[in-house]
Amino acid sequence: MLTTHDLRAAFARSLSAMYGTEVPAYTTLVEVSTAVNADVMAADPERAERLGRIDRVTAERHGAIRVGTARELRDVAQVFAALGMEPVGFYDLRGDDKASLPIVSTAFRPTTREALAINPFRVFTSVLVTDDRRYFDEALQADLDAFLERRTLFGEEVLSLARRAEAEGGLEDDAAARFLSLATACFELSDEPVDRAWYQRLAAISGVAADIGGVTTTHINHLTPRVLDIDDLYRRMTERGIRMIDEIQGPPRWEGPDVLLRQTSFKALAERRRFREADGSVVDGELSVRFGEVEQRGIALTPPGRDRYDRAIVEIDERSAGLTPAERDEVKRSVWRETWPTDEDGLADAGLAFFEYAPAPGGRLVRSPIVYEDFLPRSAAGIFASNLDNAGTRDTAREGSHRDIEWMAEQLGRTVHDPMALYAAQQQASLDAATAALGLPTIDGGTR
Ligand code: OOG
Ligand code: NI
Repeated sequence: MLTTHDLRAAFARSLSAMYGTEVPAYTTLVEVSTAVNADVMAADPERAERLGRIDRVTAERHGAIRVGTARELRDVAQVFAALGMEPVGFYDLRGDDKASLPIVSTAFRPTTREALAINPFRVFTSVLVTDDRRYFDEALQADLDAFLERRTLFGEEVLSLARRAEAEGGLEDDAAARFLSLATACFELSDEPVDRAWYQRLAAISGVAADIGGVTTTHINHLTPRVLDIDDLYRRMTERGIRMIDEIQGPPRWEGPDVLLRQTSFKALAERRRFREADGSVVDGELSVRFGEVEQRGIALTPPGRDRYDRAIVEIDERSAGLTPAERDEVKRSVWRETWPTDEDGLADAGLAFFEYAPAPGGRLVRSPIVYEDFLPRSAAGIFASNLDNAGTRDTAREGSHRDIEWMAEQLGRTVHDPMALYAAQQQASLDAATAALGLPTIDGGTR
C-alpha cells in the first residue's frame, strides 16, 4: 500500500522524469541546482539546513498548470487530493499592468508539518475567467466555453482511482502504479495539431488564454527546483549560456534573514508543435510557452510582516522607476536594510515572521523558522509576464467579473485554506507542545 504521501513523492518524481525528457534545459537546471545546494551544504551545513533538511530541499519542486473551467479545476483538485495536496490561498492576477492574465489561481500542497517533511510538492494552478469582459467579448466567450466544454482533461479511470486514494488514504501497489502513470500522462505535452487560427485569436488577447483554451489538453508549464543560493545559480546558468530573465523576483540578496520567496526563470523555449491550417492541412511549427524557473525559499511572514513586505515592494517600485535591473537591485537592498531586522530574533520579537518552538535543556525554548510554502502574486505575475511573447490586450474600461476565495471553494467543493491560518496553527501547536513538555503555562503566539 502506498499512502497519499508516498503517492505525492512518487508523482513528483514521475512528473520530473517526464518533464526532463520533454524539456532538456530543465535537466540542466536540476543539475546546477543540485550542485549549488551541495556547495552551500559543504560550506556551512547549519545555515544550509536552517530552512529544511537537505534531502527535502533537494527533492523539492513546484509545478504550474493551467485549466479552463470550473469542472477541470474540480477534477484536478481530485487528482491532487489523492496525493495529499489541498487548495491553499487565492491569487487574482487579473488587472496586472504588464501582461494580460485572465486567470485566478490557487496552490495545491500538503498542509501539515509531517506531510511537508515527507514531500512538499506544490502546484500553482490557474483557471481561466472566460466571462471577464475586460478580456473576452460575448462572441469569444461563447466560442471559448464551447471549445472547453468539448474536451476532457482527466478521464474516468484516473478520477476514480483518485477518489479511491483519497477515501482510503492511499492505493495498493498495482493501482498506485496505474494511477501514477495515468496522472503523469495528463500533464504531458500533446502532439495533437493546434488549430492555428483559433490559437491566434486567443493569443491576441492573452498568451495564457491561448495556452489554456487554444489546445485540447493541458500540460505542466514548468517544474521548479529549490535552491539554497539563487544568485550563484543565476550566475552558473548564465555561464552555461542559458539566458535568464533580467531580474530575480521578490526580496534582494542581503545580509539578513531571507523571507518569503525569491524566484527567477529562463525564457520559454521554442518547442515543436503541429498546427492545423485553415485549409485542413497539418504543418510543423513552434510555440514558446514553457519555461524554466528556480526558487529560494525564506521564512513565512505574519500578517504584519506581510504588510511590511508589500509596502517595501511599492517603495522599491517608486524609487526604481526607469532604473536598470542592476540599479533596481541596489534600491531593493537599501529598502530592505531600512525595512527589516537583521536577524531572526529581530523578526520574532517584532512579530513579523512565524517560528516553531521546541523545549531545550534548562527549561528554555529554542526557536526555528517556519518556511514559506506558498507563492507571491506579484512575483507570479512577473514570471508570467516575462515569459509571454506579447503582452496581449484588455479593455480596462469594462467591468471585471467577480472571483474570490469563496468562489474558488464553492467550485472545488473543498475548503481553500488560508495560508496565514496554517502557519499560525503550526506555530501555536509547537508552542503548546513545548510549554507542556517544560511544565510552563501556555504562551499565546500572538499570530493575529
Ligand atoms: C504560473 C506562474 C506562477 C510562480 O512560481 O509564481 C508561478 C504559470 O506560469 O502558470 O509558477
Ligand atoms: Ni512557478
